[in-house]
Amino acid sequence: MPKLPSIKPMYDLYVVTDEKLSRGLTHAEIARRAVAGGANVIQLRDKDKSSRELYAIACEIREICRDRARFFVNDRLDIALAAGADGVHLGQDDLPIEAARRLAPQDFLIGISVGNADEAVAAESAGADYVAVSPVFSTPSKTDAGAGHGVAAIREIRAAVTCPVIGIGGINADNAAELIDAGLDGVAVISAVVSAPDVTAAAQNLSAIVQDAKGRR
Ligand code: TZP
Ligand code: MG
Repeated sequence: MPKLPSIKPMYDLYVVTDEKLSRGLTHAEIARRAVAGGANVIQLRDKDKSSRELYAIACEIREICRDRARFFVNDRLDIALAAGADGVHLGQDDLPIEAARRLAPQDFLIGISVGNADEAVAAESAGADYVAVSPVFSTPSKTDAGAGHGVAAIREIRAAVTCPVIGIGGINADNAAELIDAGLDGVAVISAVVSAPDVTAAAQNLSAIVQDAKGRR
């Protein structure tokens, strides 16, 4: 299955799908509208669906993203590999990066959530393609994510690793530029795009904010 060639992945706007936080859209429709608005990455995230359902959705999003955006699956390396996704996003309690690498093809991307510089350094040494500061701010979208690590953590983590650093948790059009200024390579969001009345317009707006902020530094 052809992948995007070995162009460096862009993480400017990374949209995590969540049907419960959307205004009645399916994962695939969220992905379609977010990609139309310029999202560089789509992550399929659903903790409730069966493997069979998730696999079917992942195959659909794989086609929506093809040649336009990278496609990651949250947690489920098996679904990501089976559907031909570009990568998997892992948490600190998920499969270790080294184990995931052993199962994945060479150019498969692995991202991981981190909460501090030590976790980021360990993730990079283990071969992570990006680290996600999680959560940057506390967020009702994931109440068990805990307190936000804040802008200071972004600066520390940015200084500790050379791989791309993105952030997730409470990020929106009002604070994204400040977080890019603090060192993020991209912003990952659910509600700022997925819950918006116009998903495509929200993605376009956030994407422009991130690109402007990166252009200024
Ligand atoms: N992981 C850490 S915070 C979060 C996830 C999945 C939720 C982010 O949602 P929002 O609406 O962008 O704050
Ligand atoms: Mg996880």
